[in-house]
Amino acid sequence: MPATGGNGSRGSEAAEGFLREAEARLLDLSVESQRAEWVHATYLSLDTADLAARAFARRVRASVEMARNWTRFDSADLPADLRRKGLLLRLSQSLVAPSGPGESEELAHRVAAMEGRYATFRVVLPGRKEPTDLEGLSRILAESDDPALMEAAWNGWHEVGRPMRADFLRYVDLANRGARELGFADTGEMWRSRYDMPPDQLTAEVERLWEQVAPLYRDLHRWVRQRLMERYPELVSDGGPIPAHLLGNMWAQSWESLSTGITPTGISGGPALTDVLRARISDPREMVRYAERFFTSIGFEPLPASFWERSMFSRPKDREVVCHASAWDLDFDQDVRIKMCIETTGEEFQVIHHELGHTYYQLACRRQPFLFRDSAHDGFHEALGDLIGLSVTPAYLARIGLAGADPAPASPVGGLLRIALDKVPFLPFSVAVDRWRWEVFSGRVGPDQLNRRWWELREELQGIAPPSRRDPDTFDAGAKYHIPASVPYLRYFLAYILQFQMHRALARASGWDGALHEFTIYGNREAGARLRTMMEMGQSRPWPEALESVTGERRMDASGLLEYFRPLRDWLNREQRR
Ligand code: X8Z
Ligand code: ZN
Repeated sequence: MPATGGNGSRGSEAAEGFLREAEARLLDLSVESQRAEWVHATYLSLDTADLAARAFARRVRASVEMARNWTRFDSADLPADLRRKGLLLRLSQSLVAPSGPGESEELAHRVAAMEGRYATFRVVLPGRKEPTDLEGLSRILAESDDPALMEAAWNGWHEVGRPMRADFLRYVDLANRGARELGFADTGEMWRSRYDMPPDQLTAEVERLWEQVAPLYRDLHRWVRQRLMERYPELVSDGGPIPAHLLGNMWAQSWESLSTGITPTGISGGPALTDVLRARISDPREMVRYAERFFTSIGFEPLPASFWERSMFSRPKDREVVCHASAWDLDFDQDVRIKMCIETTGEEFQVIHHELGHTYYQLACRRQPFLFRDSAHDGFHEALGDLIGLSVTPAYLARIGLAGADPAPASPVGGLLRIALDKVPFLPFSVAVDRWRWEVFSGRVGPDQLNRRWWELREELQGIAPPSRRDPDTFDAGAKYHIPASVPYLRYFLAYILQFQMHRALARASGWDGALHEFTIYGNREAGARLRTMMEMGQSRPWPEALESVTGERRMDASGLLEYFRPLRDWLNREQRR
């Protein structure tokens, strides 16, 4: 430990002791609440919700109390790592409740009520008897070409939000009062304070990164709108927003499923992965095994046996669960699991890689002290698996026997278009979600403007509109998982920038001089070692150091993303001029 002055040294011994105790207590309470939350999410019931809420309340109360007590070290002269831990102690919970009696339990119950409604909601479509769940409705949006059916699926699902509105408003109030007790202006500011820079600077960074990629999005949006105008002349108009139910995804956050229908013949990217998987895969675990083998090929260990025994890979037939994919760290050691309702599609194959990215991150940083056992910032945790997903190239799939021999298409455009349809529309979507939530938490958007503002932002940023006018009492934000579940969303926007930045850096470091979208790190142990170094750092250092260890750069930068899609952008511009 670095030498400190007389008082400083006594102060730092006390601070060290305080943190040792705080970390042990937090670990213990986190394990308890993770286990309760796991049982709840994989077996929804009144009782499991209550047990999870109590465990949440215990953890949050303890962590707020310790963060408050830490303030006595605020002016002590402390070594950097202790100071950082103190800072992280105050930021360790993404949701905090005020200290009034029963308020933590109430906050947990409100979130559980919203999440439970989201997880169990079904839609009875016109002319059908059986109700359809979110996976079924999503399949309709992705595969149907009947706009009336798509509109029914879209409208039906968006009814999920209506009764959440009151819970949501109460949740905003409780969470804000909790954040204020910790000295933040509101929950949005607390979320924006987790990036090793002042919250306002983070807002400016997001703006800068979005401006960097917005021109690419506008080009893609314009081209897709033209294709949809040809297909649905009465529904899509030139210059206006695109109706949200025509983009192949419930939230219009990925337009990948449009790609088979709108890719011009002659530039097609080869057989769709979904078809290959459906022909080959009989058990969803096999898809997870492929992803695990990718990680072991770059030097990571096979997953522990308990991962295979305890994970949930499919929707159980006998009970309600939270199907939204997630990766869990139950004991902050070896008991890692994922929870997914895997469907046999190429899109889900990517989600599996995404989840294993979390799992390997959790395993890699588990030797750090508890308060550092996380990624550099939350965008890194979200980026890792997607970064591996960028390496799931046609050549790689051919190599592992999930595609014919590398077909080497005459033009790179078809393959790139499919990836762009998946990744690029996500950028404005993810900006819209948390810009909306920040405005709600700050009070800039009042209770009677919730839905109007949601659609204003989605039109302004994504250039989309609901299929028909929305009634002001609906709560359409509630139709997106992360709103009822209270998961911050900016992390995904940052992850989408970072994954391309890191992909380009790994390509350059390997001496790759081909197109970026053809580069794969499969079997590349040097690339794996670089990533592992970053992951093992956890959150012990400010994130620019983690970024630097992989890319040599200390700022987030979207030029990797732009370079990756350059051939497509040139093609889109040529098409536009034709
Ligand atoms: O929620 C997720 C992951 C779990 S962290 C499946 N994602 C976001 C979403 O589905 O909206 C991954 C990308 C964006
Ligand atoms: Zn994730």
